[in-house]
Amino acid sequence: MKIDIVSIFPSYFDVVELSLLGKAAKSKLVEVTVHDLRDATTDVHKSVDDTPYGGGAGMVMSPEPWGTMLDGLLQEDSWLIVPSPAGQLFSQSLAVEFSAAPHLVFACGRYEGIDQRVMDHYRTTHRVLEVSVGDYVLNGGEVAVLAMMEATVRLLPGFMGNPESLVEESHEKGLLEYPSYTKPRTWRGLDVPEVLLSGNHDAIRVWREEQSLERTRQVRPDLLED
Ligand code: JQB
Repeated sequence: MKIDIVSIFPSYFDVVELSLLGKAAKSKLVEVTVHDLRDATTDVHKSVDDTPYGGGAGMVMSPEPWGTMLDGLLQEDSWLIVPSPAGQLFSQSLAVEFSAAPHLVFACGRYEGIDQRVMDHYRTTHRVLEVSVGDYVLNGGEVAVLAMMEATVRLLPGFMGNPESLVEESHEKGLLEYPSYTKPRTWRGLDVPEVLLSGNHDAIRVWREEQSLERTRQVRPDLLED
């Protein structure tokens, strides 16, 4: 999979080399290239923003540098992903969809976001998704892209040694994960639940399913609605 990222803060993505993503890059599962939007500007000040039509606080990212940069990056089979607090919610199922795409282009906005015509224009020729990573406000798309990339790349076939560990985890089954324990058996007066020491794998599976269900009821009842 090829991933291109466009940002006015390309150094945000220096961590990609250190993270799990770096391992994927080294094993040639994914190739990530980061681009500085200011390289697509034409004026001496390398300006990327302007005042909003209609008035209001803050600045809006101008369409011209985005058009120049994205015209150079987008291929026929590319998906354009634009982080936005007004986007559809990112989810495990969207990560699964992303992991099947041949080429992802992430466009990181700043200020009050990108001129809407950029998304509207590329929607006529490409799959364009405006995506939010949660109901809170960030200052830009960079942190959202790091989260979406990590969720996506770890799903690529051959990413981890053990593919079984991917199917059993949180959200894939629509429930929260059960609690995990390791040695020592007693820590600060707290014991590991007896059933996990029993060696009875049916009993362990049933207990874990109950714990997942109860945790979901307590913390995320919305996940149980369907
Ligand atoms: C600028 C972003 C997020 C991208 C995701 C999430 O766009 C704005 N509108 C109002 C206030 C602040 C901004 C700042 N901003 C580009 C940009 C915020 C993404 C973002 C996001 N994905 N919260 N905020 N879940």
